[in-house]
Amino acid sequence: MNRAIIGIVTNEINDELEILSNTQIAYTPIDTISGIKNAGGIPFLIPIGEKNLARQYANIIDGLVLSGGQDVSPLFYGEEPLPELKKTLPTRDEFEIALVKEILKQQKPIFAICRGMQLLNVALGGTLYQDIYSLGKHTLKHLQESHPKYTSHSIKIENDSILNNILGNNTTVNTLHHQAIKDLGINLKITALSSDGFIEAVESTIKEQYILAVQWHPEILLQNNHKESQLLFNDFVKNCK
Ligand SMILES: [Mn+2]
Repeated sequence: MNRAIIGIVTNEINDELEILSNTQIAYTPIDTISGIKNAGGIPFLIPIGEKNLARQYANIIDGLVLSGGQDVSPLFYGEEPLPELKKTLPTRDEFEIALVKEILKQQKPIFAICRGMQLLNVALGGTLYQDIYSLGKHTLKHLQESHPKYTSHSIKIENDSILNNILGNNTTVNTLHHQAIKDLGINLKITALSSDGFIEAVESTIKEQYILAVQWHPEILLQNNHKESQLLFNDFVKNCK
């Protein structure tokens, strides 16, 4: 049987940790790799690279996972940085935006997690709240302090969505974000909201384009044998032929 090759974008540790003699490290969570393996896919890690290589990477893979990480630099959505902005890695943003555009040109599936959903939205011309806690409105705690293998807040899922087919109308999720989608990118639709009104999932409005993008971290929930989370990986890999 020919298994789908699933590209997973990676992050970098440059100078944050004095481990391995300050060697620079490219990495992605093993939980994501496990989710893809358990769904029958072949994980293929993609290091941050030059944007003119995005097409070749897109040619190799059958689907793309956009993983979590830093804040997206607001320069990519036309804003100056606010004081509440956290660390950014613009080389990563630039490469992933190029990768998303190539993958969409080839109509290959995308599974986007947390920052991945925000990056996807920015790649499609959307914008972000740089910090939801400085909006001067009531919010839930979206940066949970309990271990993220436990769920923390509820979401309401829209009908007629991939997410609804997998999870139904309601579920609870973990939450590790201080940013959220503000204006939606082109050809995206909201498929889940938190009770304080933030966008927790989006998908494509184009029927032929599979996009499953979530604001939470299903891969970390797998640590707690969270069956619903594995179903998300399964559905994504099934759609990457
Ligand atoms: Mn949340």
